[in-house]
Order: sequence, then C-alpha cells, then structure tokens
Amino acid sequence: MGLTLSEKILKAHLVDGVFEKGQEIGIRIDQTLTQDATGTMAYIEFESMGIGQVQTERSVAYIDHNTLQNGFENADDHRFIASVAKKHGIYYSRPGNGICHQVHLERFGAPGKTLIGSDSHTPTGGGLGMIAIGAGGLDVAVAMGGGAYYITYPKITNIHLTGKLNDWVSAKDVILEVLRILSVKGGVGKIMEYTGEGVATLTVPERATITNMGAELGASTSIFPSDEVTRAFLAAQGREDVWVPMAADADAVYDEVIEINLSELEPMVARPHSPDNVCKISEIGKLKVDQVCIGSCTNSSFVDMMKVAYILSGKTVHPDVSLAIAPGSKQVLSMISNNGALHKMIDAGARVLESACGPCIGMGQSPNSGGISLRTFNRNFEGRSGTKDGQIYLVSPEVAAASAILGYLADPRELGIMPEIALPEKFTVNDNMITLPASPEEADQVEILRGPNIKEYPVTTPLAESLSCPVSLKVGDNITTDHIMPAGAKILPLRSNIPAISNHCFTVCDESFPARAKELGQSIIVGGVNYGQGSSREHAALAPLYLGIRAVLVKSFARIHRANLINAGILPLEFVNEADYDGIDAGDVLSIDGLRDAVMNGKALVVVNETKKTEIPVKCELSERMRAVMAAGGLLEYTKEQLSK
Ligand code: MIC
Ligand code: SF4
Repeated sequence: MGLTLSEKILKAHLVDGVFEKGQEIGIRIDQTLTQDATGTMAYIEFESMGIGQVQTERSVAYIDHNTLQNGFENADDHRFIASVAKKHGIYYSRPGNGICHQVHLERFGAPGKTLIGSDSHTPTGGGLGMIAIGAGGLDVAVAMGGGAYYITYPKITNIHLTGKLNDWVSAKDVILEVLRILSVKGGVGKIMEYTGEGVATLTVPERATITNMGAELGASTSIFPSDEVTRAFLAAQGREDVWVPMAADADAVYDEVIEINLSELEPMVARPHSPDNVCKISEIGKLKVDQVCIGSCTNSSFVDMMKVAYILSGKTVHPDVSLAIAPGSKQVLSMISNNGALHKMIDAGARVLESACGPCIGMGQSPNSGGISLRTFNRNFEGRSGTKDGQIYLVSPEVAAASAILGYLADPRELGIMPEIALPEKFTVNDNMITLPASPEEADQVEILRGPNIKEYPVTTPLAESLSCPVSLKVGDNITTDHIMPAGAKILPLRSNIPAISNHCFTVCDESFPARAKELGQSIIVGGVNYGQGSSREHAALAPLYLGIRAVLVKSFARIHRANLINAGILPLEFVNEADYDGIDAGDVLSIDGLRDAVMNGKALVVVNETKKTEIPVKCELSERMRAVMAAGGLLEYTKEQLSK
C-alpha cells in the first residue's frame, strides 16, 4: 500500500514509537522557529535545560509580534532573544525583517523537512512541501535541544483540487471554502494533504496562504506536494539547491477525501466572530465598511501586494474608510518600493505599516466602536482586534482593496478584467537583517541580556495523589486562547512575566477570575467543546498554572492547547458523557480520589461533585510519555530529569 506525502516525511523522521494510526510517535525535527511573543518563554525554558548549542539543522528566532515599543518591555525582550540566539547557535531575524512565517517560507523552508514553531501558523511551511507544525514554546525548546517532537499519528485528509481559480478569486477563497465545509473543529487530529491537477495552478505563496489558515481548522498541519512550481519559487529565492520533488504515492490511502473544483469558487468572507462563519460575498450585499487591513502571515506576499497596488492605482481610499497595509517581509516591502507599487498604495491614501503582525495581533489599528473591519488575516475572534465590539470580516487581498476604494464589502469581479500578476523570476535577496550566531568557540563570551520584566518559569507540582478543589470558572464551547490569555498592545509586553500576565487571564470572559483563582489557591476550570482553539501560546497554560489551576475538565480540547496543558503539568480531563457538563456550576467542589494511581495506570477516573453529590465519569487519555510528564509536574521537569540521567 502506498504512502501519503505526510506519512513519507513523518516516517523518514520517526525516532520513537510505532508508526501506526492513533499511536503517539516521536519525530526528529530539522528546523525550529520562534517569534518574540512566545520566544522569550521558549528561550527561558531552553536555557534552564542547560544545553549549549542547538541541535537542529536550522533554528531561527524572529521578532515580529511585539514591535510597538510603548515601554521598555518589548525592546528588552528583543534584546534578550538576540543574545540567546547569538549564544546558542540560532539565526536571529531582526525586527523589521518581517513576519516569521513569510520570512521562513522565503529564506529557510525546504521540501521534505520537519519544522516546529512556537506559533500556530507554522503550517505555512506546508506550502513548500514540509511537515510544519505549531507547538508550545517548551516543545520547541526540547526540539532545539535535540529531543523528539511527539504527536499522535494523525488521520490524513485529502483535499483534491481540480480546475483553476477564476479572475479575482484567490487562495484565500480556497481555504475559506475548506473552513466552510469542515468548521474550526473539522481538522482536529488530522493533516490536510492537497493533491489533484488544481495544485499545479497555485504558486507557493498561494499554497502557503492555504496551509497557513489550515490552522483555523484545528488541523495538525497542511501540506502541498513539492513540484516544478516549488522548484521555480525556490530558484527565484536563490535556493534551488534545497529543492527535492515530493508527492504522495499514486496508491496512497486517505482517511477522508474532499473534492474542491477551483473553477467553481467565488470570492468568500468569514463573518464575525469565527473563521468558519463563511459565506459568499454575493450573499451579503453592500455592507458599509469602516476599516480595511491588508497583511498578516496569511496574505502579505509580493503578489498579494502587487494585486492590491493594482487595484488602488490612481484611486483614493473611500473617505469613510481607514486602510492599513503591512507587507509581510522586508523582501516584499523592498521589492514593492523599488518597482513603484508602494507609491501607488501611498498615493491612494493607504497607511503603510512596518512588516510585522501589527493589527492581526491587536498591536495597534483597533477599529472604532462597533466598527466593521475587513481584514486579510486568519482570525476574527471576538475582541482580538483590541475593540471589544469590533466586527471583523476575513477576506482576500483583492476583496479588501476593492472594498477600501468603494467603501463597502465589494466583489472584486466588479472591477472588470484582472491583469496577470506573476511571481518574479528573481526575488530581491538581501539577508542583512538576519544576524548569524556566534561560533561555538566564541559562544561562551556572549552575555545574556535580561531586562527587569523577564521572570522565571512558574513553579510546577508533580501529579497529586488525589485532588479536591472548587471550580473557579465555567465557560462554554469554542473557547479560544484569545479568551484564556488575551494578546494586544497592552498585554503582550508581559509575555515574559507570568506573574504579571496572569492578572489578565480569562478577563475577556470574567474580570474577577484571576483574583478569585489566586484566592482559592487551587481550582479547576470547566469548559465545552474545542477548548483552547487558536494560538499556540503556552501562556494560556502557564498563567492558569500560576493561578493554581490543577485540572481543566471539558467536552473536548484543541490539540496544541491540550499539549501545552500537559507540558505545564495541568491535568486535561474530558467528560465521558457530555451531558454531565450541565450538572456542574462554578463554585462546586470537585474531588478525585486516587488520582495519581488512576492516571498513571490508565484506570477509570471518577470526579465526585461534592456540592451536588453526583459522580461524573471522566477520561484522561495519555501516552506512556505523557503520564511520565504529568508525574514529573510538566515537560520542563521531565526533560531535566531525563537529561540528568
Ligand atoms: C496568533 O496569531 O494568535 C499568534 C499571536 O501568532 C499566536 C502566538 C502567540 O500567541 O504569541 C499563535 O498563533 O500561535
Ligand atoms: Fe502574526 Fe497574525 Fe500570523 Fe499570528 S496570525 S503570526 S499574529 S500575522
């Protein structure tokens, strides 16, 4: 029986476990990436493992999230990361060089390799035919130290593409269509593998838009084959030497197949407040717009920007609209400034931002109260923009630019014939904003520069014999990490300071939660389905850990967040019968007798609701390795124990 492309790469990297569906497997990691918002913690963790030089083929530290420097904190974090990178053999992409995923695709990604990144949109690399997975910072730290990365052998979904996109329909519309079909939970436990004759009609940046936003499906990752299109992109980046052809075997067997005919797609939109709340633009009508933002790791490539410049050329941004544009990388910005496209944007009245995440992570450009904002980004969770009642719609760059001119949500097909905008034969390559690490001989002399905002990893506790504590919070379905640990310009500077950032934990849902949890000392959170979807931020586990959360009991978890809870030594529990969720209220005291014994030996677990006098069967499915991690009080302690052996 033939193998899928994902299986081929995973199998070639297998270092632990049995290569069978549903089993936990350990894979060797060739490349890692971090960004600054998750990076400080990842490097604090890496340092505390006491490893000298990174063991990967390439590790890169990017600065792209916290680039508003409203106080000393962000700049201190940048300086800290720069110094750690220099000391430990990590390439350092300076602020201004661009968004991690865009730059990694341009300069480092390579077909057939494995990449993990402390950012959920790491699957962007799947556009180049690599297995690129978003993970918690601690997992990345372990991989940098040469440790395996563990995932459950996923189901492989085949998205079979036929046809060719029509004018003004773009890669964003493809992934919005997939989200419409599958929803934000539809990819959990799966890799989305793209095949079919439609693949060859999509460029690498277009493929990367699709694999990037595949994160919103909850998928482990998404991947395209590596073909002649991949070779042309790498050659244009001066990196043809890393190209290898890669594809699934003709007789590969998939767990599920989804057919999409590219020729049948229309411009689409995801309405507030979820990336899967998708419909056709034509179904909405002329919705008046207050703001348009173009950029983010989903849609900020050279061709995206050229299309936008073409649409804006000679026009003026509608008087009621504020248009912000953040090109994805220094390469993109430099090329559009050189060829005059930037001039067209500026002339039309665009507010040009630096090459960074910017508004996508609430770093500025929050819309007006109740404002309607069209964004080419990948997430529109409530409040993420920084405006609590902001109404965020996710669209393609073509829709965004057309709407910025017309003042309403516009179908770009109204603009007539689309010109052919091709990838350049040669991108402008200048890696002068990537600082190389010190040589291993000089590494000893490099001093780590730590600012006062950089605090230690929180104290963890080994899995207790038994547990009895109250429920400090009960939440509903689809809770995102933006609910658990909000981002934005005010809170992101605290990413290296767990005690301080904890004061903002869950405040989107309940202002009084941090104080209450602290007062209770130990407590449990209860939630619904797909708990923890969205970002890879381990702060969504570390802040609860600091606040004394010992267990999270939900109907189901999102993959990265569940892994982060285990890494932090917080027990991830799931209801056996979802209906039992209704029988628990905030304030109820829950207890589990013989907890450690049951978890370690895979015995049945029963939660007693002491307040309601009921018994609730729960499950906690952990691999051998995860049990050992829980027993040690988290992955950091576990890794230290392993290293000392
Ligand atoms: C995001 O898009 O939510 C982020 C900010 O890039 C996060 C990482 C973070 O929280 O720092 C992600 O997606 O992992
Ligand atoms: Fe940055 Fe937004 Fe991409 Fe996250 S989704 S990496 S915040 S651009």
